[in-house]
Amino acid sequence: MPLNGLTKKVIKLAVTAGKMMLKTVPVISKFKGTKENYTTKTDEMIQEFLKKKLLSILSESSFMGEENCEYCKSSLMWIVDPIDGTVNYTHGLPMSVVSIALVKDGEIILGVVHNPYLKETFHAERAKGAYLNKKPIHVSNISRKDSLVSTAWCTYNKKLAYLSFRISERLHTECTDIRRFGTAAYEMCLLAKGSIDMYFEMLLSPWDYAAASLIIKEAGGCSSSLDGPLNIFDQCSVLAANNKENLDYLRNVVIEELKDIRPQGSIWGGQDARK
Ligand code: LIP
Repeated sequence: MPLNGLTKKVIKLAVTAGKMMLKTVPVISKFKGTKENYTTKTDEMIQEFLKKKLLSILSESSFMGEENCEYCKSSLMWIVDPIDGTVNYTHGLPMSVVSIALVKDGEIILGVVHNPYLKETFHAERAKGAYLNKKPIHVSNISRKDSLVSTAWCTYNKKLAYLSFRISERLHTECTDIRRFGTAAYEMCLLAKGSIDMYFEMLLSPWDYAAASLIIKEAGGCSSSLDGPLNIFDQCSVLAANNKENLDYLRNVVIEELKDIRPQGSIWGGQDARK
């Protein structure tokens, strides 16, 4: 099946999942280690819906989702975050997205991120450009000193928050300003459309960044982990920028501010999310 036929089906599923998000009252179903990290019944419902539909589209595929990180070896795998921005969702903040990526032999070939509040659907197929609501998008050409940086502060692991604030202080001083939206996938899509210019977050999982990292790449941007290219199965720190110069700047700031704790497990990458 040509990917574009598949892409249309996946976009339709993401939009349907977004409608489920908006019409369901959030109810927390379980906590995942800290009071800030939880799942809602809507996360679980959307994940089950998407898993059933996506596996039926590609019967030979496997599925990795935030709400049950099962993994089985297959050359084709879906990586899904049913609600990226769960805390925004439970607080009624209109900033949560559905993120769906398709990986073939370890390489992302399709990414779809849908924001139901704004009716925005970002998508990219490998080597075919990036789009917002079917219109081509491209990263900005803004310089470091004029850039907006989106980031986060280790909400799910607050003993590391001080490091994030150190990095944010450097970026706030040396760039224009910081923005925090509470959804990695959407923040990375904002970079792809040229609304923000750099992005950094520690301790992300594949479902947070998989789809959006392809959308950034196809929009002319770049992303990496702290130690090199993003390994799609890693829980790691994710950096992204509108160009290589800004990505290198961002990496240098982060490494300088983290120098007294390196190496530190998944902050640096290399922690396989499939375990
Ligand atoms: C969220 C990320 C966000 C991060 C939050 C959380 P979730 O994903 O997208 O960027 O700061 O801590 O990890 O848990 O809402 O799917």
